[in-house]
Amino acid sequence: MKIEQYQIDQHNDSLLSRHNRQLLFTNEQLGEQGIHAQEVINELAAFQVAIPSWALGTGGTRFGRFSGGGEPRSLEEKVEDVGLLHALNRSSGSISLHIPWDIPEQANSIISLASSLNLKFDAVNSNTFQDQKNQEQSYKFGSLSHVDPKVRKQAVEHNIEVIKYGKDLGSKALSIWLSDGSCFPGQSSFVKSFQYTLESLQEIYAALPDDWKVFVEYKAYEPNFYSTVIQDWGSSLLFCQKLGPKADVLVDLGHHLPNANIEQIVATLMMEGRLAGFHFNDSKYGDDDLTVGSIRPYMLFLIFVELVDGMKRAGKGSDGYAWMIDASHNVKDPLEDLLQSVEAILLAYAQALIVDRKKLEQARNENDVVLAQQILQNAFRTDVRPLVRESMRMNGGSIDPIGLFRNLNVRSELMNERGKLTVATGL
Ligand code: AOS
Ligand code: ZN
Ligand code: ZN
Ligand code: ZN
Repeated sequence: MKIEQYQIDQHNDSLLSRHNRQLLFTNEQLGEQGIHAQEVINELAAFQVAIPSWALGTGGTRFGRFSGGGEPRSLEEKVEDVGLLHALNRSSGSISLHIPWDIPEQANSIISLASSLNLKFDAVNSNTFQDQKNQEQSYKFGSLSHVDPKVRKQAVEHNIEVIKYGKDLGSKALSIWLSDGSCFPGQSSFVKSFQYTLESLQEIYAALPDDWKVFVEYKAYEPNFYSTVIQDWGSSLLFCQKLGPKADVLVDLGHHLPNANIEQIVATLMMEGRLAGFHFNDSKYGDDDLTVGSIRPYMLFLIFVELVDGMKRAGKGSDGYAWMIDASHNVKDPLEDLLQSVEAILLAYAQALIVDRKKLEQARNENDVVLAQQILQNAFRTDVRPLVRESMRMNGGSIDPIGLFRNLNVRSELMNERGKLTVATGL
């Protein structure tokens, strides 16, 4: 299944006059505030969000999994699915692989498939949270933090192998998420766990190519429920600072304790130049991995307000960070879900770009709390959808990705090709 340019253009043509009217209105509205809409559109058009290979199939819970059908059965089909997304929105130009779920048998052929779809390979992810068939040592009681040096060695070697796969594909980063921790008080020593993890990470760090980074992801709990070795951004930052300049902190939105002020965490990490990027998702309770922007869009906006600020301070564009979606669940078509997530990210980014920074600064200096809040909410309450649509159209994508996905019956085409009962490899 491939989406042709003429199909996108035809669909856009049918929506164009309405889109143009709405865009004109938004342009005028922003113009009155001294904002050039086209500049915002250009920033949006440059923003690319990586798609993880494990989000392309229907996720399950520990209570079961309901297959949606037409799911990718191989790495090739996963790349093809991301190709479909990118054809529609032109904002999902890379795929993030997970080893060993996605072992590239032949790097060359997978690279040429990806480049024919204008895709790159984002960070590669290691997996020491499951035991694989024929694996000598078990990760039941940890991996990089394990009390047994043989287990740590195996986990370090796995990560170094993942780097090798990534090198062949042109990736530039290794993402590490550890499930290491303890389920009960007394089970392990916090200090020893930290120190073993640091030693293991140092070995992995030493194997990084010069132009690579390692992203250190934290998570407060799950699957360990008493303690996690890299439990929060502070621990993650500490590891990164000890490792060196190639290590940065990866923020997954679902990995915080309730009510954490994530935007402040982001601001602090950016101030220190240690933000690697994001795993975007949304949640109501924990690491729910729901569609981005589905539960707390205002929080997402406030995070982007800090991101935009931090990027300006650092003199970096959005391509200086690793943006990825990390979501997967039970009830939606995974491709439609990802289109919704990318759109939500771009909407929050657009809203953050139109915040009147000068006025905000002034309001802050005058302690005008009411005005400061109003400035942010004025941006949040502006309908920026025409800008996001225009950025996709400008790049050759669809004004209405989900509408076109449905018009073209993409899912039933995929079911015809791949079957109705498919199980994608992954979580
Ligand atoms: C787990 O909770 C983390 O979010 C990971 O980033 C990711 O979901 C996992 O590594 C899947 O590969
Ligand atoms: Zn994550
Ligand atoms: Zn997670
Ligand atoms: Zn998550």
